[in-house]
Amino acid sequence: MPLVNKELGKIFSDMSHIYQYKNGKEKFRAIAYEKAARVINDLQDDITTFTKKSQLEKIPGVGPSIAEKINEYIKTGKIKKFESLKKTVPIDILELMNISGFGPQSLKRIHQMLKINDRDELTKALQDGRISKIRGFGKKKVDNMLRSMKLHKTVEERMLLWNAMEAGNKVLDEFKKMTEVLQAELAGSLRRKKETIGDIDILVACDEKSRKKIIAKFVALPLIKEVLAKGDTKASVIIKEFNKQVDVRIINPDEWGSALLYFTGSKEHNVELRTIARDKGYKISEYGLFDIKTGKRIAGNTEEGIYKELEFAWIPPEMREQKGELDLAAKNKIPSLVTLADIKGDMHLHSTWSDGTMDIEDLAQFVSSHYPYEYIVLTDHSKSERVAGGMNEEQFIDQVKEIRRVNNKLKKDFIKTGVEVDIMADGSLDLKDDLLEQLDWVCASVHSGFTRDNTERIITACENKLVNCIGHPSGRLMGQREAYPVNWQKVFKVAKQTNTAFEINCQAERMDLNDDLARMARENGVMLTISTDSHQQSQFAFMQMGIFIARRAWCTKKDILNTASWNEIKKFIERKRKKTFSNEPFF
Ligand code: DGT
Ligand code: CA
Ligand code: CA
Ligand code: ZN
Repeated sequence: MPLVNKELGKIFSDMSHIYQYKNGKEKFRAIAYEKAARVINDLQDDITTFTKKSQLEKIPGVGPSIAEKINEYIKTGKIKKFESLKKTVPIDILELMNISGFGPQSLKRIHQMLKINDRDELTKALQDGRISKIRGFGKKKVDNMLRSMKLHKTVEERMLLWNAMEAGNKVLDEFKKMTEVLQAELAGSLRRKKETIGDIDILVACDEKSRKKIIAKFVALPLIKEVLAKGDTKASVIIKEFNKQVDVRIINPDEWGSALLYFTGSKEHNVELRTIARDKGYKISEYGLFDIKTGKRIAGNTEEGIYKELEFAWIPPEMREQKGELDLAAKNKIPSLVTLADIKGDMHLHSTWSDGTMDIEDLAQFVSSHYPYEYIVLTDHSKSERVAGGMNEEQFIDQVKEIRRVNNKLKKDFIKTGVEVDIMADGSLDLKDDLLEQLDWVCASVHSGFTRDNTERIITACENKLVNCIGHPSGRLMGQREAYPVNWQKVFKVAKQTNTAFEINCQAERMDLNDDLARMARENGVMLTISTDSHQQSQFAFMQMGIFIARRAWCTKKDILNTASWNEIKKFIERKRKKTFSNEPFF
């Protein structure tokens, strides 16, 4: 992303936080700035190119007042309004506003009562009991705040997979560009696609004589902030982006397989593999597979070679978590995991009709020209989501007309009509049945009551024959909000019985269902969908993240509904609507 876009995006997001903090009449201003921040973050081109052509106001979400501020920033490097607003609030603690328990009202009270202005002080006050002395901050609330703070710290210390992928691939590309490099690959948790990444590991193969040169080129890269350690075969650095560590190991080409296996991990997988190898008379290390008796090197050039010698099938990195994968590999039963190429459509996305940044036509044009999908389902919010521009029944009817118009223009039935309808506290839905019946696809989501046990609420939604799918089922937001309590075994049994799909939501901080829950759903025979929940153009690329979760849950194409064509999905819906479903597998 162009740097100036990033800076402006941050300022507008801060302004939105300030207005939320000020509350009252400023609520709508807060929404406007939040939206502007998102739009700017999403622009592919440097925003200065728009100011030159005076096309700023043509960008959706940029009105005259925001356009003026963008111009001011580009001319002067500052926005006066922001500078003066900043002085009226404790700006440092406003960074916490999206975290569960740290809403604007709570922050305001803490600031007013204890004169707290920064995050460290706030953490201290939570721990030493000063905050629990404030009225309205009972034990339950303070405990929740402490837990959320911990979640936030973990994600700050680690990286979200999406961010780590972007940063890791940038570094990897630099190695791939070097002529001396014979092979280079991401390793560690990043190759296994864990949802958060501690540090980025990269493995590089070259001839021994090129090592020095490669390390020298690497540590001189502009993307590096600091060199922590540098030797003949490895280097550890901090990259500027996210301020995170990258470990690089340099190996000989014939050690590629054994080193990749070793540095991919997980440690637990490696330990189990090493134990089995020893029982079979082999020693395994990053240098190869050796016969213990003779000391002879048996394998190590490729991962496949090592697994094969130990009588295992090759195991995809996403499965290497010591969760039964070696048993499967011994029986040659490693499933053929779902891939991005299997996906036929995206079933959860938002347009300007609720809180998305693209209108329906632009969105459809963009997706159909950039993705090989057969369909997309538009799922804007229902009326309870006031802040997100949720729509009532009449508005959905109008939207269906607009979808028809755009489909006509595209000359294909590309956009399916749908909704992300709120599941109310009692499990009922936010829109009338006679509207829902007219839509192609109904995704139902929980958007409130995040601390209560939501088992019965979700079950009631599953038992509604108009509900096709449960959106972001666990409600967690990484680093911001824990999942609410749910008896998942119970919920998945009902999901299976009622032919209700469960979503793997691909948003970078949702990843919901996560790998373990998606696996449990699959084991219970629950159909899954993988959808991006896109609110802006750049987010359609998140699909890959959901694929990673599904692979870590050992899913094949058959476990994922949107690998099917729309005709088959219609059958899936019909089964529930007509209650003709049985225990037969869907595919
Ligand atoms: P992270 O960075 O916390 O997200 O997790 P990993 O899995 O990337 O862990 P990291 O960076 O400490 O090490 C990278 C890989 O190196 C790890 O997945 C397996 C391997 N490894 C590291 N330490 C050990 C060890 O003590 N024993 C074995 N067998 N493997 C290790
Ligand atoms: Ca790592
Ligand atoms: Ca590491
Ligand atoms: Zn939602």
